[in-house]
Amino acid sequence: TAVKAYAAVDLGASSGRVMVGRVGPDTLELTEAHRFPNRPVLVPEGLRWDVLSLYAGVLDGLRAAGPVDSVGIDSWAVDYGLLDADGELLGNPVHYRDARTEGVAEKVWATVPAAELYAATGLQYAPFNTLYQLTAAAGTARLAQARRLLLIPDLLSYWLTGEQGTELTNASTTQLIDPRTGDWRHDVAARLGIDLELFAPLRRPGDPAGLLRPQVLAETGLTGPVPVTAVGSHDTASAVAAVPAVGERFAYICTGTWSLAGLELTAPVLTEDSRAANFTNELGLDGTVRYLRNIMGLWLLQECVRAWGEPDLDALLRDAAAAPALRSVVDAGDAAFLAPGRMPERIAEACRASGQPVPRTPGEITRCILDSLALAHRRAIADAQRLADRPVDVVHIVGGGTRNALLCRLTADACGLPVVAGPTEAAALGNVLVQARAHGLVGDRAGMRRLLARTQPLTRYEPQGDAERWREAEARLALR
Ligand code: ADP
Ligand code: LRH
Repeated sequence: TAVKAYAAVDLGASSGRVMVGRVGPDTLELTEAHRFPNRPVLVPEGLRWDVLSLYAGVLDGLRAAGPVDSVGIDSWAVDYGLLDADGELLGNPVHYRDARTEGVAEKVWATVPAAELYAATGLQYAPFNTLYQLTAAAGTARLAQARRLLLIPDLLSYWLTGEQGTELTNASTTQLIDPRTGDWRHDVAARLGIDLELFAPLRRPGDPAGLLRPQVLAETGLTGPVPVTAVGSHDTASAVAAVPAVGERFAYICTGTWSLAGLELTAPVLTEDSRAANFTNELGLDGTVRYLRNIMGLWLLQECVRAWGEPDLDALLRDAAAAPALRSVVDAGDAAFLAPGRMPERIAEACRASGQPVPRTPGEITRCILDSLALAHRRAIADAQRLADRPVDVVHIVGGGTRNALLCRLTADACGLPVVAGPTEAAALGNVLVQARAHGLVGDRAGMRRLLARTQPLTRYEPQGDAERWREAEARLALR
């Protein structure tokens, strides 16, 4: 069989890329066609995504990619663009770190109590869930004018093809979907005054999503027809699809701007214990559930690096490796770290407030961040196994954080489990594989994972050191 080429557009919160995956029965090769920064912009109204520059990056990427058999798009979750009656974008999409959702959850819970919301949607509380964003937007001129809401990957797909849809894995992050049925919760939306008619019809990973418009073909130099295929358009859904696990007893951590740590399940866990532990039930491929916790992730480091004027990352990580271990830790699950700005100071303040030594140098602060992330990984993996009653033997780390060997090693030590790190571009690979599967090139999810395990470079870290030290650090935080 001939090898086919698929373009994966993968937009993370810190960068976007267009990757080309070449897939055959025993082949899976990924190359980067184009990478571009994703820089949110603070305007007087708040924090916004520069979605036009992202779209320009997508077009540049498709031009650089050359001939492909199909295109798939994934991005970060929850955010959306609004279209007017003419189908034109109304303003710049609001960033999920924007302050507009502060205090909104309490208002929502006065109408639909938090426990009821969890039982209905399975989604953890996060201030930026689309449901809270739409509640915050109620009464604005822009929402009043809107006739359609498209999640970010669906918006870009619309611009590429002229066709509208709402891809299910990402729709599950709106907090308006029932994870048992994979369908809208009309009752929840109605009680909160959210108009579900704004959403385009649902589509699933693997569904056809239109053809590149003639204008796009002209812009990119591609020869049509070029189909767009729906993938797991939530980047985390695509990344989990590309976890190269060979057995069933695995946990995963998708590390990038966020760390998403948990399990792949066949049914949601909707217990009160699960809600209290702030675990989410997002939808994955083939009706699977991504049972996971959001951890602040490398955002903490990105924001420090920005504050320090972008020093060399390798040198910083060497200093962190040499700094004293587990001297001070912060709660990397704390939403207090969500907003941008003053990150080194905020981390120092959290250490001081919990009576720990205050890290001073960039190396010490970086060590504090990585120790804290490893500790949060440990807690999430332990909690997930307990709450879902599903023990694991191995932790897979995928995403940009796999390039941080110190983080991978600390995570293995903290979890007391072997860590298998890789692939780095997991979301793009999951995106490519779902396109290939839709075109009959690869088998089921297990088959996709076996192909990944055979073809992708992976690094194994065995747990070392004294587990007691991690227990002690955990106790220090006196986590609620
Ligand atoms: P996202 O998709 O959320 O934008 P990525 O998966 O691209 O994030 O991961 C980005 C993160 O990966 C960076 O914040 C950085 O901490 C880490 N990273 C990238 N390159 C390296 C590197 N060479 N060494 C160590 N860490 C790296
Ligand atoms: C990671 C991610 C994560 C969401 C967050 C908004 O990129 O999609 O899964 O919770 O962004």
